[in-house]
Amino acid sequence: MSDEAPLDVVVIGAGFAGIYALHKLRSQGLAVRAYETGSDVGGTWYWNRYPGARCDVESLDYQFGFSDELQRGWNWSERFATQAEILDYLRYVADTLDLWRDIQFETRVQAAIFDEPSGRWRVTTDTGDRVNARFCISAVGCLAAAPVADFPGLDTYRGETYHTGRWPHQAVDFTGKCVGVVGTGSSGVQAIPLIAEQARELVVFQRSPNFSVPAVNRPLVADWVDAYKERFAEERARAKTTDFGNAAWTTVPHSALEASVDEREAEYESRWREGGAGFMIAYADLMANKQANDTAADFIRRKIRETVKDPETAELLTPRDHPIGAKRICVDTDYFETFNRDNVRLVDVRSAPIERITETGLRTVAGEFELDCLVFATGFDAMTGPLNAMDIRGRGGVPLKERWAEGPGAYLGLAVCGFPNLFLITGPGSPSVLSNMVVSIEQHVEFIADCIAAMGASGCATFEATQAAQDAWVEHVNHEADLTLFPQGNSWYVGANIPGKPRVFMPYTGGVRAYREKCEEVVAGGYAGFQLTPAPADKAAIN
Ligand code: N01
Repeated sequence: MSDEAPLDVVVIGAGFAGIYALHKLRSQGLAVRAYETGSDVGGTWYWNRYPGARCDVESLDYQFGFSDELQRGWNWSERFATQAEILDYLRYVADTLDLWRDIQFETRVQAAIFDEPSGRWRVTTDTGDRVNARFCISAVGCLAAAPVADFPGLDTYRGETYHTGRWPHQAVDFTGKCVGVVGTGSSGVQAIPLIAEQARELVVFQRSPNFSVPAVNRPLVADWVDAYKERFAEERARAKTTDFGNAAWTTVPHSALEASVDEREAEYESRWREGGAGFMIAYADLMANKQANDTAADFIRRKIRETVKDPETAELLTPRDHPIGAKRICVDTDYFETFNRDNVRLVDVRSAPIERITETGLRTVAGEFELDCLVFATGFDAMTGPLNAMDIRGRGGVPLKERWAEGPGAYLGLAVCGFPNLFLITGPGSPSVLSNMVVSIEQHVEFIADCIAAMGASGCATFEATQAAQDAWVEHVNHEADLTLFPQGNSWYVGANIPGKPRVFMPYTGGVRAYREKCEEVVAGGYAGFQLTPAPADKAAIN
């Protein structure tokens, strides 16, 4: 075990959030080290390398905006980037900004414990590192904990198993195999069409059908990209003033119910043909008014019926248990079409649940399936999972997990009362997963960097959310969520996919613009809602 010199900042994670935090804080003259479990940068894009994995935010929007040099020096090849291309982009960023030397890979942070006498964080890792730092920044991402559901008999299965969120680095070849996929969220919907092309037979085990819109992915035209680069700053500035942080998305600025049936049909049809999740913001009230929402949901239900030839399969694939968008809408390439293939079969495990995994496959209440491979596209313990996987303790040795036993509370989704100088990038209570993550990550990193600079200038030792400000923010987050249809879906947004997880709507639905304005107001008010404690005259570093 090595005891090392004190750091200013420990950053946990080296995805988009971690690498920008490292760059930004290092350029403020701070000693920063990032720890990363994987062997490369990328975060969620490092782990999720299943067939078909690609982003559902347009590439030109899904890149860093803080450096003109970076955006000019990179050429995206497709409208929606593949996982591999995003990883290449992040490596390019790490090269350009010379980040590698301050990232320690294949190192999992196990514990971060606040030492009250010194006011520093003691961080320990699974490789035996023991460091202390004044600030601890979680850049662990929202979708990093990928547990496989505890199916009885899983350990007896003799075939190969995969989780989409922990896909192997070497290519997986399903040729000639009978493959089972459990789960039909965004990951399943992307993977299923490609697995179907390879496998001899594919059995899709569906508990809940999901709404999905076509991606209409396409190669980007060089002239168009060049023109975009020229106006990139403008596009990014505009993205920051929108609800979702996407420059490419537009909304008809009134209720869907104010449009005539023909107008609505034309609007939805044009968005369906254009492709992408921008479908969900066609009208201003699709996530606020159930009747308006039904018009969009009915449009997609009809598309499913028109696409899927077998009426029984089409009906099974048709979502009826949640408003469209209350579970994140999927963006696909030939998902519904895949169920017209002779080698693909849909099995409803809502009406006949999975009983157990057997030595040779999977058994539901209705029957047994022999499978060579099982793919779990069963999702994540979202937002709180990656944080709760570490032993994080604040004042009085109180574990974060314990503080969050009834649900996560964080002021602005950034800081937790009782955990001084700990920052969460895109934590629960911030727009995070309801926005273009890159735009939200940049805003959080810049808020944190400004805050640390301001503390340095004013001689403050600790920075901590007050309980009153945190409670008021959590109440506001809940209030905003209740004005929408989001809480009506049994989604990972509310932790419904993890047995025993408290049902709390975690992301902030108020939008990127409103959230940014609130943060600016907090700063203008001298970091209103935060308690800043002066540095003691003699502050010894611990080792
Ligand atoms: O996970 P999910 P995901 N038995 O939780 C089913 C982002 N993402 O990995 O709905 C049977 O959405 C579960 O069924 P149900 C994106 O934000 C982005 O697909 O709980 N089934 C559901 O069908 C996304 O929303 C991109 O009834 C079980 C599925 O597994 C988020 O990641 C691509 C089960 C899980 O769906 C998560 O997506 C991929 C069980 N015991 C992911 N447990 C893009 O950018 C779970 N299920 C495009």
